[in-house]
This record gives sequence, C-alpha cells and structure tokens, in this order.
Amino acid sequence: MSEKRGFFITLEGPEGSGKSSQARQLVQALRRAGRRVTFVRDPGSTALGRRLRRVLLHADVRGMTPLTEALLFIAGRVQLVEELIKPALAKGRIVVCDRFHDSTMAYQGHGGELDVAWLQVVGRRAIGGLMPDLTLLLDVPTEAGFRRVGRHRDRMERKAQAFHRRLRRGYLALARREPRRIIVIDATQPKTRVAQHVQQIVFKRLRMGRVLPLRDPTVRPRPPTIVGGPAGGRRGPPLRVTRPTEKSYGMV
Ligand code: ATM
Repeated sequence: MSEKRGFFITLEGPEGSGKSSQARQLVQALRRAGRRVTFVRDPGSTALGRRLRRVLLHADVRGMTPLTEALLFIAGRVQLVEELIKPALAKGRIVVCDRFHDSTMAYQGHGGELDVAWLQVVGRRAIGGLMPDLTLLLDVPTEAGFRRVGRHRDRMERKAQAFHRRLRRGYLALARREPRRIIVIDATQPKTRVAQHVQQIVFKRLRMGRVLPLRDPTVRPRPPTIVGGPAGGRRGPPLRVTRPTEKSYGMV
C-alpha cells in the first residue's frame, strides 16, 4: 500500500439520514478552509463503480442473495480504493467518502444476516486494511428515515422494514466496537445543527493532526459516542433529503 499521509473520513447512515447532503456540505466547508479534498461515493465514482451501482440498486434486478450483493459492493470498493482513495491519501489530501466498508457490515452483514465476523475479515482484507480515520454515523430511527425517503425507492430501499431495523442496530453495534473511529450523530436534529456537529468533529480531529490507529475488531465493545442525542438538543422537524447525482461526486 502506498504511504498514507492524508486523512480519510467516511459518512454512514441508514435511509433518510441525510448523510449525502451532509457529506457535500462538509466537503464545501473543508475546501473553504483551504483543505484539498477528494470527494467520492461508494459504490460509484469510478467507471466500474458506476456500473456496479446501477446493477446493485436497479429495482428490476431480482433475487440477488446478500452474499452476491456483499461481494459486488466489495469489488466496487476495491476499485475505488485503488483508483482514487489511495492515490489521493498518498498525496496528502483529505478523502471524504459517502459510505464505505461499514455499509457492507450493516446492510449485508446485519441486515442480510450474513456471518458478520467472516464479512469483517473478508471486507477489510479486500481493501488491504485501509479503514477510515474517522466515520460519522448519522443515526435516524427506521420509520423516520423511511418517511424522509418518500415513495420512489430503489432495490435496497424496497427491502422489508425488519431488514432496515436490523441494519440500524448493526450500525450502532459497529459504533460500540470502535467508539474512537465511529461517532454517532443524532440525525433527527435540524439539518443545520447536524452540519455543525459534523464540521466541529471533523475540524477537531484534523487539528489533532495524527492518524488514528486501526482498531482490532475483536476488542471489547464500549458504549458509542453519541453527539446531539435527546439530552444534548431538541429534535427538529423532519428534514427533506435531496438525492445526490453522480455529478456531485468524483470532484477530485
Ligand atoms: P447511497 O444512495 O447512500 O449511496 O447508497 C446506496 C445503497 O447501497 C444504500 N441503500 N439504499 N437505498 C446502501 C447500499 N449499500 C449496501 O447495501 N452495501 C454497501 O456496502 C454499500 C456501500 C451500500
């Protein structure tokens, strides 16, 4: 692997968490602060990734097993890491990635009920152990997230609510295992408040100026760090989620 000098940030969350628009705002804020940022999404951003994304999300593709899904998502990620993420990090850039390995763990592992320990090992090895320095998990209850998504749902969004509840619980379990890397933000707060939390956390971590050590997935679970939970702030009205287009990404 090329020497890593940049800083790698991922945004994660269930449907309707507003993560993609938060990712865009974060990129804008970092650029305004004079940082060089590569903005990508997983799956997507590479030619192969865009094709895989169409296959994976197309509502007409039926009967795909969770394992097939997982391996296709991982394949797209390998390409993304090699083609865009590693070269950008080697140049000292900040990489902001909309979803990454934790999505496979939450959606296919917990949601699809695959063997999560196996998936953790395979998924990490496939990308040479390149894990984010910081992951912002925008958490929203399943029902509230669905209300935000509306009626036009892709293949993943059409899965049963039980699947989406499992994946949300899966995300929170991942955050308990790696509380330093994965910060949970209450995404039911007003959009501007969520953006403030996201930017504060990222800017604080960047000022620390060091890359966090890779956590051993076998470490004992600890409570996740939750920012802006019920105790920390008012729950705001539902926010509208604008769907990103492919043009929003790949601005390297
Ligand atoms: P975005 O629209 O947030 O880019 O996500 C695309 C979908 O792909 C999303 N579900 N929906 N709708 C989550 C799903 N996904 C997985 O299931 N596994 C993965 O590994 C990744 C990266 C995404």
